[in-house]
Amino acid sequence: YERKDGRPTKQRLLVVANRLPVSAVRRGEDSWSLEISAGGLVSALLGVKEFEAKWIGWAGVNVPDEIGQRALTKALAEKRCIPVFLDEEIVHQYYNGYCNNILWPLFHYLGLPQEDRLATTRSFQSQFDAYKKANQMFADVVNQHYEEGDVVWCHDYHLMFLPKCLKEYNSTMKVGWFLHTPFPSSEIHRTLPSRSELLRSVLAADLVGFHTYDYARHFVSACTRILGLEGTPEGVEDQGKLTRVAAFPIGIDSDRFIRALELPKVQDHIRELKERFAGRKVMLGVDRLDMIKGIPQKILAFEKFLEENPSWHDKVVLLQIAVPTRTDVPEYQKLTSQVHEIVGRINGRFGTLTAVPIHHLDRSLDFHALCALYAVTDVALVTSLRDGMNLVSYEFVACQDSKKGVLILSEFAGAAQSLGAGAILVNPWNITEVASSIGYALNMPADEREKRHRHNFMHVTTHTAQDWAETFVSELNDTIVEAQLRMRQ
Ligand code: ADQ
Repeated sequence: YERKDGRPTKQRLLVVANRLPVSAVRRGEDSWSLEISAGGLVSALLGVKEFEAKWIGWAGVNVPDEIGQRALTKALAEKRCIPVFLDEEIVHQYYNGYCNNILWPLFHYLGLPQEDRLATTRSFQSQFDAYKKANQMFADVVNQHYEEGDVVWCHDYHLMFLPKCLKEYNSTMKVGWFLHTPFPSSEIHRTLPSRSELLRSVLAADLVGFHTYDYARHFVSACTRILGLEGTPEGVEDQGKLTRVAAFPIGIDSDRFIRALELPKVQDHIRELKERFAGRKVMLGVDRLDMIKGIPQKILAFEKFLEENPSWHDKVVLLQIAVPTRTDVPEYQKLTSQVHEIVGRINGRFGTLTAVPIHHLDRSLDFHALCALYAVTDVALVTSLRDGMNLVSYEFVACQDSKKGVLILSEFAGAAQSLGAGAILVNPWNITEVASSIGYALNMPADEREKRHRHNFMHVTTHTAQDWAETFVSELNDTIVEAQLRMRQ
């Protein structure tokens, strides 16, 4: 059976991302236990029946010996995963260094590392070399597993060098690249020493995707201003070769959340939470503990709200769930202490012998507990300083169909473009504005909550992760057909 356009029903899709969607734990010399992590991308691709997806990426563990590597490769094959083995030094330079210390902050408008510029410049070059080397290692593995007709979908800022490496292997390979973070203004991007090389590598792809139209526009501007290329409504043109650039806003598997709310286990959690916080409105923050998420700013805004509204002191609680990430990086350690210090101060200031205004947890919650928390929340606070999209805001909306709670959302999250009409949009840097939005949200009449929720719920349930993946891949196929037609003309 073939589709109308002549393609087979199941197209092979090689999804290449820095991390495989598994956690691998070594149990013996040649045995591993694996657990699939049901992140957004995994459920997006599982939901798409048209592709047969395979994953290529780093398993997140150092496996120096051949026996271990062989055993892990075999175990991963059962999960449709193919490992790229990176040694500790490469991980340090490429992942901790170039990806997390340089590209991540820069793409979120936090700039390049400031301290000791000379040292940074020196280590910058070795980190960039390691970045290119790591990308080449990913390309080698893709090339070994590639079959004619496969679509190769590269993900995120870790793999900006990959499209170029892949096309050097095989210029007819169908290559797409998608960025999960913002792409910053070209004025920010141009400070990056390797700005041109990275842009040119990405342009080797056939299709380049971003969450929002603004990010796509910033990318095209960077290509025109830095590389002197021509920007067109379709993308970027370089000597007759067009790289298509477009926005593909991601979504979530909303049904998975909605269905989970019916489970007895989740219902039990909901009951417990309602009892625990009876008589108080619940405000919720769920974030990875990262500077881009604006957690200190959020907590300070909550403090200001309490300061200005004594009548709410024993009637509201903020639950902040912050899963630690990149714990070996000093900036992240500093952020953790800073958040603990602020939370302690506010609880000391406004707490009583029986209740505190902020419950802060430094950990991840399992899926069912998270759904229950979303469901009992009156006001969700998403105050990212910058965020590619922000899926927490989507997940909250999906779980709110009975409560119709309010979403306070940063205007600097990609989600502001899609949920802006239903949410209260705020500038997270303006603590006074966020504090007054908290008051507005807590006092919002039911009919306004209903109207706002309806808008967002409609969006979240009709723009799913599956639609996102399907649209990207079919656009990639179309782009290639169009390019072939252009060549023939
Ligand atoms: P993240 O920065 O990780 O993703 P986000 O989109 O909010 O941000 O996704 C986080 C995911 O982790 C959500 O599914 C959430 O449920 C889960 N999570 C976060 N904290 C948790 C906790 N304490 N316990 C349990 N689960 C938790 C990057 C970009 C985003 C972009 C996504 C997808 O930074 O902007 O939306 O990729 O493209």
